[in-house]
Amino acid sequence: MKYNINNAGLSLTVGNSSQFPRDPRPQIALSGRSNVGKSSLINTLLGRKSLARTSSSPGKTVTINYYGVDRKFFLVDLPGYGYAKRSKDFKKVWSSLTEDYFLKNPSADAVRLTLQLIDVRTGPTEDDVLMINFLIERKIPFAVVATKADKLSKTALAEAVRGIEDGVFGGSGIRVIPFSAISREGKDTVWAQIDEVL
Ligand SMILES: Nc1nc2c(ncn2[C@@H]2O[C@H](COP(=O)(O)OP(=O)(O)O)[C@@H](O)[C@H]2O)c(=O)[nH]1
Ligand SMILES: [Mg+2]
Repeated sequence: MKYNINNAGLSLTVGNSSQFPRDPRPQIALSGRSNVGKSSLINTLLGRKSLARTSSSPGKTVTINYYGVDRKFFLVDLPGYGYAKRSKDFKKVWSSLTEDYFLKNPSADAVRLTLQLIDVRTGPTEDDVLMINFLIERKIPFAVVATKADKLSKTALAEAVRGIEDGVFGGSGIRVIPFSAISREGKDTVWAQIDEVL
């Protein structure tokens, strides 16, 4: 698919499960805990400074934001998780809006890929593991992006990425893409993953 990333913007904000659009255009969802770098990833992919809002006060987003790219597909910023009280109960940890996005969305078939973000310095949190298990159980295609790669040295980064690949996904062959919104490392690889499903 050919598209112009300079023609991108916030198309729609959904705060309630009844508002999911019926729209056949592909969606790429971004999942991860608050502050992991979802908004920064969107800005980096689209080459914009502040298209998606980044904030240092985490846990505020309780909406799903659809960023349209060239009227051809959407990057979908899901609510951040991980600041609610720790719980094994999916609904208490995640916004039910996130669950509904995957399970009760009239356009669920259009969700081609979920980019699951993990902070490379901390590795997956318990909540990240719950989210990943949800994606696996529901057979939702996903790719793992390890954010804030600029915060580690080259050696430490390689070690951390391998640690996530082996520790969480041991034997499954799932690859982790190191990414930095500052150096833009990983940008092309993430776009390649997206292009593969468009
Ligand atoms: N050093 C560094 N900081 C980042 C990176 N990505 C995001 N941040 C910072 O982390 C904070 C949270 O980022 P944001 O994109 O708002 O996270 P979100 O809550 O997942 O949308 C902000 O202060 C960003 O500037 C990165 O790749 N490297
Ligand atoms: Mg954000």
